[in-house]
Amino acid sequence: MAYILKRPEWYLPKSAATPESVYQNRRAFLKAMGLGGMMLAGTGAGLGCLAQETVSETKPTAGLAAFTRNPDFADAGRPLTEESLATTYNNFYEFGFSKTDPAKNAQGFSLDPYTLKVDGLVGEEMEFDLDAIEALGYEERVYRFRCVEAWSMTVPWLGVPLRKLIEKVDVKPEAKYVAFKSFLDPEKAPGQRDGRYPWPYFEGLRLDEAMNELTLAVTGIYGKRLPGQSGTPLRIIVPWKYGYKGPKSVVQMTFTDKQPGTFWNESVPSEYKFFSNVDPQVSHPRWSQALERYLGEDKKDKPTQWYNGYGEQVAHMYDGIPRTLY
Ligand SMILES: Nc1nc2c(c(=O)[nH]1)N[C@H]1C(S)=C(S)[C@@H](COP(=O)(O)O)O[C@H]1N2
Ligand SMILES: [Mo]
Repeated sequence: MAYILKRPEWYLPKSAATPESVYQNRRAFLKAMGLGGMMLAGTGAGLGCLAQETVSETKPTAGLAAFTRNPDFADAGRPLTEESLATTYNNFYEFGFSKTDPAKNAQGFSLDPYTLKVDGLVGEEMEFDLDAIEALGYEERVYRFRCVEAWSMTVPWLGVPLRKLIEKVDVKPEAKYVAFKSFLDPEKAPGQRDGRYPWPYFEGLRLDEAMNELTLAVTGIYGKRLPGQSGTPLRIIVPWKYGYKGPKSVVQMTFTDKQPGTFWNESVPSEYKFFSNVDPQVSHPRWSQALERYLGEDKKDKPTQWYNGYGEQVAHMYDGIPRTLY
């Protein structure tokens, strides 16, 4: 049975991208106040400051680990997407199928108390809570993000390279892939009551992709913890792949020797392949991928970059693999 992916919505609630310099200046301001990069448990002072200026839809979160922006990923070469846009125009099918549903339906959604379960081909199964993950080295990185529907955004993620987490696990040598599973709770997630989809959401990466320096376990965005619609409390970000390769609200990570299935490949096999690397030359069966639209702009007129511009860091992993398999 095949399902039709909803076509992209070109409607925009309002315009806008925040120039990188504005965000940087805010950071500098917070730093000058002694708040930048130091979000104290229970106060949220720096966050409140930031939130007021950006007309945030999301609440400041207490207990955020200290972080600094990684200088290697401080500038994605284009303006930051406005926070209020990145958190109101979402794909999170668990909470509805239109772009504005998740911000409404995932309000107040949480997976507390949270643990990420790690199992499969490992010497010992493990569980990590957010503190344990963030203690591995919490940092901020600005990445370009490209959805397969041809819209894109530029956001400051807070997280830990997934590699650092995997290095804490006794992964058996036979393991070649990592499979991710999102939460399952149809009572809280109306989309999961729609039986056309193979819930819970699941995704997978080759082990070298999961270990690549760019791959992040993300727990925050715009200087605060992930709000419900953005995949609270933890999502995977793989910036050279289409957005669906990064599952939200992940609860389990399983090491395996076989290529894992994926939610979208199982739903529409002809349209969504395992690798799903961003490639302007490989069209989606229903539209070209040559151009993209920055969230906040009206026109789809920006050239798509191969590997979303991260080829230097990732192209070597795909030597000898035909682009059509992407
Ligand atoms: N669990 C889950 N993860 C998901 C999705 C989803 O529907 N469910 N959508 C994916 C898609 S298609 C995209 S583009 C991004 C969207 O992330 P954003 O809403 O924060 O922009 O999340 C990805 N991860
Ligand atoms: Mo997407």
